[in-house]
Amino acid sequence: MSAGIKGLAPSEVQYDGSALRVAIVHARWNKTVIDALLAGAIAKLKSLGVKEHNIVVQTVPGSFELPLAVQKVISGAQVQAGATATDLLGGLMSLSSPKPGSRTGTPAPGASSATANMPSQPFDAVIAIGVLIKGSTMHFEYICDSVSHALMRVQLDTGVPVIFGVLTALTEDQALERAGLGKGENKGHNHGEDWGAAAVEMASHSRRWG
Ligand code: DLZ
Repeated sequence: MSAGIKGLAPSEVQYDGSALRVAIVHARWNKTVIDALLAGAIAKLKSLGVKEHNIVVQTVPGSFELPLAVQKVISGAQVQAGATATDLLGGLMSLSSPKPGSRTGTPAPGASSATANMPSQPFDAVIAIGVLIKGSTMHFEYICDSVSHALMRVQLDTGVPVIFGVLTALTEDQALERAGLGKGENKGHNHGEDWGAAAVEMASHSRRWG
């Protein structure tokens, strides 16, 4: 089979993520695929020098919730790894006093969690990860359309790069292949790695652009 012409050309510049702070906001729908994408993104961020303690992970229920959560994270909402969207929004109302017993959850593999009372520091980039798989209704089309437009709007409105880590797959197999979990001989490519690289590159540009 021919390799084809599609795909991302490697950058000629080696970007250094060692001074960057990156948030990952991910949905929990279709978790098997999400987990692989998340691991791929984190591994790439770390391989480009981003320090573990500068990678902060926030979860939300589904992809539809991603734009608001990304916007809140950029605007300095308190982030707790593994917290629910409710925790995030609740945290906004009481930044320095997290709800007693609020769930801090388990940090994603290799990522550190933000502690409850840590002062919020700006993020240089945010990766929004979701996996949408087409069902039998129009639900998929509406969510894909609104989420992609809203994430674009957040990055243009805030000036903070938002990496579009949302798979819009017509089948489960398409989603699996794009997370490196393909069932055939070719497991596919984990797009989470590309998103990690895009975050470091765009964050570096953004720092220079001011
Ligand atoms: C409801 C729903 C459906 C059917 N499918 C997906 C999906 O494939 N991927 C995803 O991330 N989320 C899905 N959701 C949930 C919505 O994104 C959202 O969480 C709910 O509609 C609540 O707003």
